[in-house]
Amino acid sequence: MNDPKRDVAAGIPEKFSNIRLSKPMDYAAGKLAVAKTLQHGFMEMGVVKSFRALFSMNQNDGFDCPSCAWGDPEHPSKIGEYCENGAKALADEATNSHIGATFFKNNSVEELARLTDYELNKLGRITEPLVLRPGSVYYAPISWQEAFELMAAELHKLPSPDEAIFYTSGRSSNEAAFLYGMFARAFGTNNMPDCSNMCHESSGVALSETLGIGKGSVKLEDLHEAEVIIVAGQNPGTNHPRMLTALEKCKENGGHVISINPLEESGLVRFKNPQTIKGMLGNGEQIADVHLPVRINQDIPLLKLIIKKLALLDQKSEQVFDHNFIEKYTQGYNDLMTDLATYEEADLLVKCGVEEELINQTVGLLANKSKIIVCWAMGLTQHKNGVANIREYINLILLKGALGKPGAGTCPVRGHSNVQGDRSVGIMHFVDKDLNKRIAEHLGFNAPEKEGFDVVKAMQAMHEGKAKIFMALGGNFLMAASDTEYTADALKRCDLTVQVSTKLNRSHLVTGKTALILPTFGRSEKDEKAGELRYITVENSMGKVKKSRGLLKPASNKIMSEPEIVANLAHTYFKGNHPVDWIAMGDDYSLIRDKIDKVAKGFDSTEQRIKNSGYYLPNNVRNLDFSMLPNGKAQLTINSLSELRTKKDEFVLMTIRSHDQFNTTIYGLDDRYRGVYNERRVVFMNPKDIKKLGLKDLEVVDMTSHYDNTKRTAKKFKIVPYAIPVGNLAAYYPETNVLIPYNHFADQSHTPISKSVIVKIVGNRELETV
Ligand SMILES: Nc1nc2c(c(=O)[nH]1)N[C@H]1C(S)=C(S)[C@@H](COP(=O)(O)OP(=O)(O)OC[C@H]3O[C@@H](n4cnc5c(=O)[nH]c(N)nc54)[C@H](O)[C@@H]3O)O[C@H]1N2
Ligand SMILES: Nc1nc2c(c(=O)[nH]1)N[C@H]1C(S)=C(S)[C@@H](COP(=O)(O)OP(=O)(O)OC[C@H]3O[C@@H](n4cnc5c(=O)[nH]c(N)nc54)[C@H](O)[C@@H]3O)O[C@H]1N2
Ligand SMILES: [Mo]
Repeated sequence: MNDPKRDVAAGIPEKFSNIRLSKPMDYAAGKLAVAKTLQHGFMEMGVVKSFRALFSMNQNDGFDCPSCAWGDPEHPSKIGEYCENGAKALADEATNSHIGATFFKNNSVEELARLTDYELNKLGRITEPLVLRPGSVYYAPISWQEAFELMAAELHKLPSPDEAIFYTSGRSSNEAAFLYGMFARAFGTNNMPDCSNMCHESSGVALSETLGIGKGSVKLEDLHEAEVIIVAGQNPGTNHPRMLTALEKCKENGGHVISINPLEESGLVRFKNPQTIKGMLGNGEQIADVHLPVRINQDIPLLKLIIKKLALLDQKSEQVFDHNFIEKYTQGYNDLMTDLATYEEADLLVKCGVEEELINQTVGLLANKSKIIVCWAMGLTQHKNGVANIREYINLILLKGALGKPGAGTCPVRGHSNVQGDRSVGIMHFVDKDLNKRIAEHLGFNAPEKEGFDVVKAMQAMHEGKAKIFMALGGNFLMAASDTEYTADALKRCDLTVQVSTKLNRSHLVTGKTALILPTFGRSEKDEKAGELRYITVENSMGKVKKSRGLLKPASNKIMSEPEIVANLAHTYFKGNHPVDWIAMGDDYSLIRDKIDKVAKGFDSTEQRIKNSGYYLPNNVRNLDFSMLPNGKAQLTINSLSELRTKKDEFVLMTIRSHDQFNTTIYGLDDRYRGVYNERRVVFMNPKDIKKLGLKDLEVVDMTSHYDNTKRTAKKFKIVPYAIPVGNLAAYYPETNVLIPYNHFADQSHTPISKSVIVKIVGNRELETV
């Protein structure tokens, strides 16, 4: 049993700050964004360091932005190739605030758990390895060697390798992720849950099934050339701000943008590009030509209606669907059309909740265009029917023949800066037989053949006592996974939990019997070995592999690079007796890259090909090669409507990001574009619903969810009136994860239902003044 003193609350303290509301902004970026960029940079890093780092970020010889995975142009802008939120991510990692042994001696885990996630993150970079021993409430320093020996001893104690879990968050480099994935396999398990299980797994599944590759097909330049870009379930102004530059170029070239989203997000209204005079001094560029405010999780009826209307036009003129393409490259057209005929237009219209006039405009924009790109993110993936959502959008792309040519294709916009690369080099819970063959051939050991745990299975295994060691290469598993209390219990039942991390978060405070913190470098920092400056590689959202080399002085001389941490763990575990020379690889990353070329699919001559701006991995969709699919064809699919049903007093809640956070890392308390300042504990509600419930603006309420006879409660949120469909709510993650049941997730992909949680609003008048 755990020491009761360490049985700290899992959730975030429910404190309010002084909220201020204003009108949502009708543009993104502009002068204010530049000011915010500099403000965050200067406050955390000082002026000189800020400018040095910002001018190196995303340059060909610099480091890759640690924020999102959006691609870089072939020739990055010399005045700076970054956005406000990339700059915040940099300032957050390169902060001058540091915490080490003395800090932890004076602050117990209990005391630290009383801080909010925002306050925890503000404490700064962790500067030395630390251990929390059984029964103690204080982290104490530990030497690196002792830490590796402790981990090796615990791993040896397990009756089965399948009792260990190796989680990865998408910030790791290809090199670190490759070594980590290979160590897990050499140790004997495929238990490699990954942040992508909670993120784009639905995209990976849908794309693999229909197009034969789990990644998108477009390159950055394709967006510039597209005739129509659909942005569905994604908020680029906040989460992928540099994408707005690409949308702007599309518009300048005469293209059109369609936004499909329950919210009209500022970045899709208008963009004031800070790199241009028009953007800084003028009105900027209008982005979306049409905005379709779809009800949450009703994309399928909307798409069916759009496709039905296009089919009707197609019957009148030959131009609308690309019949040559359909005939040559796809399978399932007749079945799809037969199925579509069974739906009533009026019913689809009611379900999606969008005005017909807007749908007709959309159909008008799409009808005679074929260079179409669909971009999407979490608004499509994090539903029970996440995979089906994406398949339905792929139907539209296939019917229009919008693949395998410039300006057309699929664009799942990835989250973490290297989440795609981590998967490409072998972070996966499922078994890839070809990969295993290459591992045997080039690394000299046999990888396990049994499927491992993804995120939801890992939570359950720990909860049920079937897994006893949890190691995380980055991330914040506790706050990122659904059902915070359940996940906390799961972690607390482990014998050992290990966090390789840069900054403190709640996963360091709710731990197994023994816990380790292994501090590592951020992207922006110099990784030197024997006087040699090392670099790593990453893969962006468009499948391009590129090198990244930091330039700042590391936060401390006691931190270790991720590849070296993994190499040392492996070496200590195998006591030097293993076909892989782990230490040599941890020292010299070019040896890792050489093995990646041999073992991971598509990588080739990486060391030479990343010398300049990098290289694209092969992508069958770009060549219209569907030979790996049934009958060698891309698959049109039949997807049923969402089964989501709410009762009279229930709402559908989507848990989304504010403008001032990176996932569970909270940079600040403002959501400028949505007009909310100095508070995160808010719930956005349609004014009609506020009136119907007899609530007042800013009134304090609780939210409850009721799945499988279990009531879950998220306490104390202030009601914010907002333009959101009636019956729908939005609130920020991770504060709302307590509401999301661990055992409700997307079919096939197992992604938690973070964007369609059914909740009730519980009035709380006595809390009004809190
Ligand atoms: N600054 C910053 N950048 C980030 C991140 C961050 O936290 N901060 N996170 C990174 C990561 S890991 C990821 S995965 C991405 C996430 O990027 P996004 O997916 O843009 O992030 P969310 O805030 O989850 O936004 C989801 C969007 O989908 C909409 N939506 C919700 N439900 C539906 C629906 O049913 N249908 C449709 N059509 N739309 C819907 C919401 O209104 C919202 O605009 O961003 C990455 N980049
Ligand atoms: N309700 C709800 N839940 C969600 C989502 C949602 O939209 N709604 N989104 C989901 C998505 S899309 C994702 S991707 C997951 C995110 O899940 P995670 O990837 O697990 O979470 P992050 O918040 O990105 O992890 C932040 C931590 O990573 C560490 N870190 C930062 N940089 C580095 C580095 O360079 N190296 C190492 N080793 N550590 C580093 C820091 O300690 C920091 O505290 O959350 C998921 N959870
Ligand atoms: Mo993500």
